[in-house]
Amino acid sequence: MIRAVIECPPAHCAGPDRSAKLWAMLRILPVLLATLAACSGDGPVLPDAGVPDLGQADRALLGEARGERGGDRGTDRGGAGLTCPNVRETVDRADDSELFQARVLYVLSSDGTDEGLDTNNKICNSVRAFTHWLGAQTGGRVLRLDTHAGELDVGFVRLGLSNAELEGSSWAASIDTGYKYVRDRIERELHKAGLLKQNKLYMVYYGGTSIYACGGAAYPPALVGRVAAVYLKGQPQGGYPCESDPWGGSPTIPHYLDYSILHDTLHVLGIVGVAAPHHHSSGHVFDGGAQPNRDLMYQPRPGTNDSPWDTYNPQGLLLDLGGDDYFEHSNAALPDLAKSVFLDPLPAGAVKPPSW
Ligand SMILES: [Ca+2]
Ligand SMILES: [Ca+2]
Ligand SMILES: [Zn+2]
Repeated sequence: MIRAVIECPPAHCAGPDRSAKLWAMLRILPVLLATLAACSGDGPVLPDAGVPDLGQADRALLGEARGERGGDRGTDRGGAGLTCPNVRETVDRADDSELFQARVLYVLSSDGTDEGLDTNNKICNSVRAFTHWLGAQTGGRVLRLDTHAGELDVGFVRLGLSNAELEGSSWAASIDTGYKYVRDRIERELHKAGLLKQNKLYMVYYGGTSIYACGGAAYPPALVGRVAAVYLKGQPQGGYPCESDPWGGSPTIPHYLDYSILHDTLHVLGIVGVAAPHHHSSGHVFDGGAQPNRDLMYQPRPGTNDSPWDTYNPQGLLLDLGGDDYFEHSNAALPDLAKSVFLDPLPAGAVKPPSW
């Protein structure tokens, strides 16, 4: 059976009040809590692992604070060190590496508006920002990206399905029509077009809508696949537009959607494994302590008043609080980003995602 996917405490249901007065008064607006209907009772197909809903903050306050953060906490493998393309490419250009790698795509529906995000540095800055952050968290280890002659290889794809077809038309557990399966339809279309390679996962910036989420992901072994996606024009029911927090503007400071595509990509690696000590809700953590919502893989627990994902924190998010759920932990049976074949440099004894 399908259960409600959005939990919305009455006081939190209204959308953001656009009045300047309220914006000035409130440091952080209330947010709604989303849950993922990721139970096996949902039928033959699982909904995507997804990304937490967007919280709202007073950008005049926090944006300034974040701008001052600046300094690196580790070796910078992203930031301005990654070259951006300025010419559109619909083919996968020759790869700099034959190893497992993450390929970045700008995907539009048949009728989606082309904003040129693949060539105006916006997607590239987003990749630079999460790479910069990841490198700082790991001491210089990042995801191996599809690059061509040192330049980020961003592919452009216009699908044959319309935005409405990709958005879906029902709450059924159906890859064909379900609102929860935007990513699945995108992956299916990319597969049909022969665009998916065996040694790659795909980070899709989709310029279309969703009324369910701001992103989605495969989550092997429960949900096999190789695509993570953010829905740039999405607006979950009762929530905020996914682009409310500007993204892709800084090569070093990730915002909500920049973190989201990385969050969803880790799902593609089978992270967070269900046996992890703080796992809940198909691939997420609530790791107790002072700031559990600063974890990259955080999600509010269903049925609680847990805080929203703290992508607005001036100090940024953190990778696996306590190092016990998905990064450099000691449980060999649990997916570990530190051992992934997608990590650069390649770890000793690197392993593929579950079921790959
Ligand atoms: Ca390539
Ligand atoms: Ca942890
Ligand atoms: Zn998620």
